[in-house]
Parts: sequence; structure tokens; C-alpha cells
Amino acid sequence: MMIIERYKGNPILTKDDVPYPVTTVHNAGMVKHDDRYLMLFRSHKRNGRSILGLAESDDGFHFRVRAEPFIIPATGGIFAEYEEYGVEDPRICEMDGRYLITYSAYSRHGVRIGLAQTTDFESIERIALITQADYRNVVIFPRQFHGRYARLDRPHSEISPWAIWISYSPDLIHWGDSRLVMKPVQYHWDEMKIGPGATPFATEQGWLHIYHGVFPTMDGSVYRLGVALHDLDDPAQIIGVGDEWILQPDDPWEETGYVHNVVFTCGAIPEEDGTVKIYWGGADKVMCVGTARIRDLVELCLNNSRSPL
Ligand code: BMA
Repeated sequence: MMIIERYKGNPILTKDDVPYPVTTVHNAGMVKHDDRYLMLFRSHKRNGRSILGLAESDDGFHFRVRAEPFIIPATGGIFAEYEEYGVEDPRICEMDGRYLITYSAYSRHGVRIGLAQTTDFESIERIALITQADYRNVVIFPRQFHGRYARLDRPHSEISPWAIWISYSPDLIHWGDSRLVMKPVQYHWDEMKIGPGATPFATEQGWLHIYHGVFPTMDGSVYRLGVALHDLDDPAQIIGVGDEWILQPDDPWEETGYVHNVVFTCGAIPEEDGTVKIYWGGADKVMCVGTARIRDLVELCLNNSRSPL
């Protein structure tokens, strides 16, 4: 049995569902708002740059896309300079009665992370650019720790490439006290890169974090999903990392698309019945969903764990 059961109706969203011209639909941040599932998805426009659109659903499987994109590159101020090449791969974190959105901001200066907020998904307010260049994949924990916000982030350096770090902030704007928490493991499915995936959610045993891992092959890189468990009160401590991937490209629209052999997550929604809906982009072109039992994911981290470092 697979640990994630794919929804039979995959892919659940494609470019044909979008009422404005785009060439892809993928890597969506997810949240439940007023009992509705909201999907903040990335699309490439025909000039190769990305924007973010919003789709809504009552059941988490059937989505309708809004008429207009939700976030497009800013046209004024500091954000315009750093979003010139597009906005990508959003994550949504519900906290203090608002929704925080972190997204990759691309420009001639590199990629950094923008932070925006909304309360109603009608309008958004940009707060700050919260990293320097060469960061992607920032997820904010939906709780404070000893009065500080915490995030997982993914700087890149040649000596320690593409590993997962944690950083803290008193105000969501200024971040620091950074530490590396998890690295790729050599000759393992995630040996080339790892990066934060879905916004972590709390379980009795710890924060469950679904991340992506990349393996290089002679035929290009393969993107898969894995799972890690972080201590509830001190998320810098990793309790366990599942040794095996939980999802790999297997369906035709995951193996072939815009970028081949990619499953990439930016969002998952835990449900009250002990399951979690995991959403992923297939081959950077379509959106898919699958369901897992939270208990199974926790058990993988506890009973079949590889070293975080
Ligand atoms: C990463 C990012 C993701 C993308 C993945 C696979 O570097 O660009 O947005 O899904 O590659 O192409």
C-alpha cells in the first residue's frame, strides 16, 4: 500500500481551468478559510514569468479559479525592483487571525522571499522582503515559540548546498538566530537538494513537515516528497526524518510536463479525521492531490528514520 493515496480525479487543476492566459498551474499554497479550501497556485505566463492565482473549493478536490490573478509582480516601491521576473511557489500560514503568504520574488538581483498578508483573500498587503538573495522555500510555523516567530528556510551555499535551516523573528520582518537543521544525505533519494515544502502542522508527537528532496540522474533531476517531525516546543530539534520518500513521480502528468519527473509541494491540509490532504505540482504543469493518514507519516519519522544531518 502507498503511504499517500492519489485522488482518482488527478490532475485537479490545469491551465485549461484558468480564465486568463497561462501555460502551467502548479506549486500551490493551501489553506482552509471559512470552511472552504483555497489554493494559491503558480502559473507561468507566455513570457516565461510567473504569477499567482486563486482557486476555491468546498471539498478540496473540485476547484474553481477566480477571474483575475491574486498576486502579480508589484509595480511600485521596493517590491517592484525585486519581483520584476515574477512571483513563485507561495506558502500560506494562518496566524493571529490573518493569513501570511511567503513567496519567491525573482529579479535581476536573484531570488528572495516576500511576505504578504491577507485576512479575507480579497486584498493583500505586502509586508516586507524577509531574506537576502539566494533563498527559496520559506515556511512559517503557525505558532510562536517563547514570543518569537519561527520559519524554515533554504539558503544556498557551495560548502553546504540546499539544506534546511531555521530562523526566528520578534516581528516577522527581522529574522536571525539561524541554524542548520537538516541536510541532504549522500547517495540517498534526497542527496542533491532538500527544501521546505508545506507549512508544518502540529500533531501530538511533533510538527509534521512535508519537504522535497532532489536526486540527480543522467536524465535530469527527480523531485520527490519526504517527511520530517520537529519537536513541538523547540522546532530546531528534529525528532525523526522518514528514510523513504512518501511520493515520487509515477502518474503520466508527473513524469512528463513542463519539467519532467517532478512532484513539488507547497501546501497540505490536516483534517479532523486524522488524514491530511497533500497537494503537489505535477511536472511543473498541473495540480494534484492525495490523502495520507497522519499517523502513518508520524510513524515513518519515528520508526524508519534517517539522520537529519
Ligand atoms: C525548483 C523550483 C520549483 C520547481 C522545481 C522543479 O528549483 O524552481 O519551483 O517546481 O525546481 O522544476
